[in-house]
Amino acid sequence: MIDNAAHRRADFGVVDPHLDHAPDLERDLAALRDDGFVVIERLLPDASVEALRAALEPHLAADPSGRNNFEGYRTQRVYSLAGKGKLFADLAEHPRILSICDALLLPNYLLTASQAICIHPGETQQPFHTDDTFYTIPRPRPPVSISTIWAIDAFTADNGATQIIGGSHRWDDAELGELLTAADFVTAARDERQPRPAPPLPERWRASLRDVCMPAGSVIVFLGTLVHRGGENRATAPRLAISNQYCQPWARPQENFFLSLRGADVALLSERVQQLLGYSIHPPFMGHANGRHPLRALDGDNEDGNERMR
Ligand SMILES: O=C(O)CCC(=O)C(=O)O
Repeated sequence: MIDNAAHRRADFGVVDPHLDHAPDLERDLAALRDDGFVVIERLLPDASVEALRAALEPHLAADPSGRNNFEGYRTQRVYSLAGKGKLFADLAEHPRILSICDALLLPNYLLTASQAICIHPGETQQPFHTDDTFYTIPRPRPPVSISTIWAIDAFTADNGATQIIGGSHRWDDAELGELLTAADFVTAARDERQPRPAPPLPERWRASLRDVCMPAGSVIVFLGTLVHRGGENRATAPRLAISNQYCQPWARPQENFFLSLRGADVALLSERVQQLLGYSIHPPFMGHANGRHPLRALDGDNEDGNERMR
């Protein structure tokens, strides 16, 4: 294993570790409880936003455009972002966000998704969905996941700002109806990758629909049960965002970070981010590898054994 303790500790390139976020927590939690979301404006300084943008450039240059209607044919996504650079890892363990997750999820919660989302001009509205839709526990219910979407570009009503339906986190299954269809996830042939117009908005949703307009460096945090979508980009420039999502430690994460990230790269991350990526135990033994703590596998020590998990 690469033994580099200095790299393992977050040096908070994008956040100020000395900021005390405790006074804001009650406000954040009250908004999440009442509305299903909270917008925290300008949480990142401009320099951090620009550093994140620069770090994303080489990934976006590879043009990872969407393959299906859900990903969006004019939308680029860079997956497993938290493991692809120190700035991205630091963002995933932002203390203000983790203080919210600490309050709403069980200890040992995980990252379930970590991606950049760049919506280009000409993109249509994404299908409405919830981020914990695949956990088929009857609604209304507590969320299984908490989502964040960080604005790297300012979000406007024209450039594809996320759209949310306030209060929809309380809807039951009947009220939610079927938001997504299997067709939204079918990989289209390259010459058929054309944005599709979104179906009309149900009348009863109109009053609660909100464009999440926010300055660059802001973040929307929302419950996995809240209905939302990426907006239509009618502007002339792309809308860049980073979305980290966190889930209960007993839920299967969307992204398989054990395969998408190289162990040597994970070994360089802070312990907190390693835990978020799944290199952790949810007691008594969820997550073990051959009966041992999964971090041992990063050391190349992946032998079977009955030693106590640390
Ligand atoms: O990009 C956005 O504003 C929302 C994207 C989203 O909700 C998703 O892809 O799951």
